[in-house]
Amino acid sequence: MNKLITAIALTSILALTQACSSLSTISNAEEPKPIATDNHPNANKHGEHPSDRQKTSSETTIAEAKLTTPLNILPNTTVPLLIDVQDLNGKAVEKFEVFQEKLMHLIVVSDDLQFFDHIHPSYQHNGRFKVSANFPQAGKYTLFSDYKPAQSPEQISVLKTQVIGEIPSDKPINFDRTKTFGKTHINLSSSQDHIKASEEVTLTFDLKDPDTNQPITDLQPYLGEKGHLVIIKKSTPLTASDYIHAHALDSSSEGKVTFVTKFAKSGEYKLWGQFNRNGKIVTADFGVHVRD
Ligand SMILES: [Cu+2]
Repeated sequence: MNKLITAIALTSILALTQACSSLSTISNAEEPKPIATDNHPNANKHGEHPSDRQKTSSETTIAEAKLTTPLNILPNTTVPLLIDVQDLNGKAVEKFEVFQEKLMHLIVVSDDLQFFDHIHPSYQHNGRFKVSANFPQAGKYTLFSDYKPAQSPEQISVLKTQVIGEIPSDKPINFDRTKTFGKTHINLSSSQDHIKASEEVTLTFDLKDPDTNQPITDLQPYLGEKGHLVIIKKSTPLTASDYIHAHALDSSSEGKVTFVTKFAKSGEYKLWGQFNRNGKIVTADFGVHVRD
């Protein structure tokens, strides 16, 4: 086992109130969450249920996370990551609530937004989570750690790490709206031709079988929803305000998954839709421009 050192502490945290927060606790971690509660179009970091606003009187940062990694992370090597969640006095946060079927969601991206991973650290004790991760190339990475301390609003802690070696040149974002991911052909459409900053937009992923060009029929819930969508704005450095986790609407026809979200600022964004085809997760990445 590699010697562990504390690499970099978190940089910033954004407290969120979300419509998706179930009130399950650790003791009933496996209890499925009703899908219906997650279908509010404003259920992303820029919006919230009025009812949630009442439950959590203010958006508060009440915790922060620290990342511990091996001293040197090599490309394409599986390494253990430890994430310690503490309150603002440095005391371990002990209890967490399940939301979207997990105690912690960890989104790992390379800072050029070419690499994406969505993993679920397991809770050890004393505020400590553990997970194995693999970083494909040298360079900088940002980890968005999403969790909900008991009786508290959802928190996003941004963690940073670096992989040693020769850093490949920055690849531009691909803005194609139609792509094939293995056996899934996906077209991304938006309610506006030109997506504008701070306006609500509907994004629809249309999933088809590339052989027959027919809508796929084997879509199943993934983490309790019809699909998940992570959106990150290309920024240097990446911060919590660049991260959006949108929730799928329940109502859409066969093979279609729809999200409603809002992009706060203009810029280049990367989107990763995740869908469950009969137990196999399809991760579909797209790039979009957002204008003022
Ligand atoms: Cu997750």
